[in-house]
Amino acid sequence: MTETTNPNKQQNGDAVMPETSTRDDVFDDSYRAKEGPKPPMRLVWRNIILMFLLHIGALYGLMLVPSASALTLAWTALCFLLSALGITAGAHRLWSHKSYKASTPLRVFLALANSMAFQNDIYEWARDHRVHHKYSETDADPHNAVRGFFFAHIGWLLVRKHPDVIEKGKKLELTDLKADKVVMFQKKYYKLSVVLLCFLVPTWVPWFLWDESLWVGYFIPCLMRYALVLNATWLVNSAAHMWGNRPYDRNINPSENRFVAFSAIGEGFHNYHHTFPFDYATSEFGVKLNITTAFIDLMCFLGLAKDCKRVSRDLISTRAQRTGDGSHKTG
Ligand code: ST9
Ligand code: ZN
Ligand code: ZN
Repeated sequence: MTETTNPNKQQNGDAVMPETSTRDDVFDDSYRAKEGPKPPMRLVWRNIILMFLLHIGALYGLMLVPSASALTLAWTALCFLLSALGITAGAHRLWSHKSYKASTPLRVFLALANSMAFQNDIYEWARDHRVHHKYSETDADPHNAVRGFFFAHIGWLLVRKHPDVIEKGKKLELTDLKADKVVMFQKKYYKLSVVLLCFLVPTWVPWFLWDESLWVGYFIPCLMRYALVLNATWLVNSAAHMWGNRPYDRNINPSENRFVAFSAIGEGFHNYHHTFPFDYATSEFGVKLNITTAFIDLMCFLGLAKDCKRVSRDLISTRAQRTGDGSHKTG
């Protein structure tokens, strides 16, 4: 594990960045919103209709739960976990923040799991996420939480992006993503991989292996699970940018939200994460409420991951004393 204490490296407040981290996930306070009226909101009706239908299908899936077999429900939970890890351990901690290194087999596994989550390909996800960190809560943030809960949660996927998101995003380097063959392969075959892994496999396995009806397979492990993972992810952008303590930096909106940490398998410690974006655990407290950190630790134990970046205890407490809201605890 790499602890970051070297004061000669680039600083984000007190957060000393390891040299191997990307610098494009560090908040840039030089951004200024353009003067004059805001560009009009342009609705994307295709997305509005599809998201509406998905959520109706997911609610119907919820009603079908009592009629599903125990195996189908266990399969649904497994599909939830796999697709969630494709986002948390994959698109987020590995590819957006480079907070640890993963071997090729692990990257292939995470890319497949990522396609199961169907949240845009890894390249697009990581690019948008870096702009989110760099220009957080401004017009250049894709899901700017200043525009309200609904916009940060789902609304941003139902309208055209603010031009500043695209303008600033095009200035990011992203060479690490372009150089990763697994990322580029997933990008190239993204649609096919989503059809197979997000829709066909979750529906087909319960029917083929234990005679569940295709109907139940489609509405529970496929649609309901997909909608649940989406909403758990979106809660990080909405709820965890609004509600909770700010022990590390009281001057930013991202907050420590235990409900979100639980539902997003460890990604709700968002005040910590925006303060120290390169920490592989996205939390001061390691595996506590944090299945993703436990998964990465297991991968390290198996020799499939290495170089996990951590922030030292001293640095955390110095930062908490200087900029925190006073709620910092050490246990
Ligand atoms: C989804 C994503 O749900 C969720 C991400 C959440 C992130 C959460 C982060 C929180 C932390 C991590 C926690 C994880 C917790 C996980 C828990 C799990 C249990 N820079 O996009 P277009 C270019 S997706 C540079 O069409 P519009 C673009 O390349 C759900 N360039 O923009 C293109 O260029 P060119 C499924 C950029 O027209 C051009 O601009 N998907 C950037 O404004 C136009 O791009 C969906 O629902 C950038 N940042 O449309 C919809 N952005 O022309 C998917 C864009 O040269 N998206 N460009 O090719 C869309 O339909 C559209 O993007 C849109 C905007 C309608 C939203
Ligand atoms: Zn992040
Ligand atoms: Zn955030």
